[in-house]
Amino acid sequence: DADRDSFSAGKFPDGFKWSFATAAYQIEGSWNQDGKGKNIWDTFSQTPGNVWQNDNGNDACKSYENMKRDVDNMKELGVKDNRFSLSWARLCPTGKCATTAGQERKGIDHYHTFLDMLNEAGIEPFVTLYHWDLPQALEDEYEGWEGSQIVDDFGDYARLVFTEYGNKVKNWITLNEAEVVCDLGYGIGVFAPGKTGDKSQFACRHHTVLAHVKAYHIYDQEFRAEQKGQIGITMNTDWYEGLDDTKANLDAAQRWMDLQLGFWADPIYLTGDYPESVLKNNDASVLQRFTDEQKQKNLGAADFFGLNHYTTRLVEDGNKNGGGIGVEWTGYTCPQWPQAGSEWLYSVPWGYKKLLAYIHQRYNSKTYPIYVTENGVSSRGNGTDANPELNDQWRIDHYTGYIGQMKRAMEEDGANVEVYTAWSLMDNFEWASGYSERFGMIWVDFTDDNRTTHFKDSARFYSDLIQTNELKCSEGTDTCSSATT
Ligand code: GBH
Repeated sequence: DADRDSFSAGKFPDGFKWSFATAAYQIEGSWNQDGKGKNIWDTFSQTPGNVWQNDNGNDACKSYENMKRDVDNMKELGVKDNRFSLSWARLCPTGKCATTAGQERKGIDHYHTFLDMLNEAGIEPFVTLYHWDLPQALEDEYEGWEGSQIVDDFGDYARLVFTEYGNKVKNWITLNEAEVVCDLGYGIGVFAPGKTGDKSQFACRHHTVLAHVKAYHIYDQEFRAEQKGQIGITMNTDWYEGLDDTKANLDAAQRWMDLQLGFWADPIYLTGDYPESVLKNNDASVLQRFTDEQKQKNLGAADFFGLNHYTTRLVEDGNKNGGGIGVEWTGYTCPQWPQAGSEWLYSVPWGYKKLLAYIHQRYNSKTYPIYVTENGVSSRGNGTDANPELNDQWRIDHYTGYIGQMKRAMEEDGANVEVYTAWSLMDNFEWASGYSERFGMIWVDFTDDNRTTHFKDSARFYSDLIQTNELKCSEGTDTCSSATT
């Protein structure tokens, strides 16, 4: 398959943005400092049995107390754009932001300080409101994302955030990967808050759409004219393609794209409503329907298309593995795909090109530019390993392959990609995998109380890309002549 082979190095368009991403719970630590409320990841990871070796984010990279270290590292690498998330429970310890009584000044001021440091360093912020750390009080009160009350509480939180930081932040991301929040947190229960069942999963899914749309309209009506920023949502999807071209397998791949991406993307960017296959496969007792008024509000409720992408699966109709969430399908990987330190992650650059072309065609990336808000690869290790592994040529190869395919999607398929973001700036708490998987371009020594950091080779590679806006082939690898086949 020629599509899977060729590769494109060279210059990116002027103004293309290269960013780095992190998330509050994964890096900050200081879980109970400065009046912060408990969130569902504190609860989940502090409960034995949920996370690899019972790791937790109590300290993580200690970024809350080491903001300057992180900003200095970015400065040294010449970083110009940075995506990070706010901890809702720092700003509003019980999740209720509507009045000052519910707000915590110390938490609010923390991010003012961080934003000022970024500004001084000439780094543009991309700020995520929700990267999975729901205030525990909202989970206790109405089952968190399962409860319809979350929509208004999220709206109040968003309003506070825009009011406080809107003169410093022009790029807002409402939710990070609602699919993961709902399917893993409220469907199969391997992520916080650890609930199971179709009903809770789909109630969560439905409320995330409504919460995003609510925050969008608050920004649009109350803040946009003055603040002149942009707001969108970040969705995650693998590339799903038929194991072969039989209709049954192609349909199965499409059903999966509909469930993982279309569930959010169709209402917001295409039709105002869920994809047909989603409506057909989930009756109204499991998945609530939008009213006509809601559909109108959904459609167009974003300024850009936020995408997190990591890997690819070939899909066969029919469920051979058992389990699965609402879709009859089996996913395959190929033996020649390099596997990362995370079990689910295979490096498949050509799948990224096809996904970008798909998104461009289906959702019109001329109208809704694609912001890639995460892409990256992990090594597997022991979180208490004190010997930094800084020679990560294999990671450079992953990035070179993916970024080269992104370039082709832009040139050959017309995909309008304006931002690319590497996950992650530094090693951090990898959710249920604890510290056993390292996604950073910066090594973090978790055995050291000071959390010393060291640049990996990939950090130098990415730094060069940021400075020159040009993708160069990796020396000594065959990435240029043949990407993963
Ligand atoms: C992103 O999710 C997250 O936004 C980010 O916080 C995270 O650190 C990063 O990727 C790397 O994982 O535990 O076997 O059930 C990417 C999508 C969805 C991939 C959940 C891993 C867990 C599979 N992720 N999935 S499993």
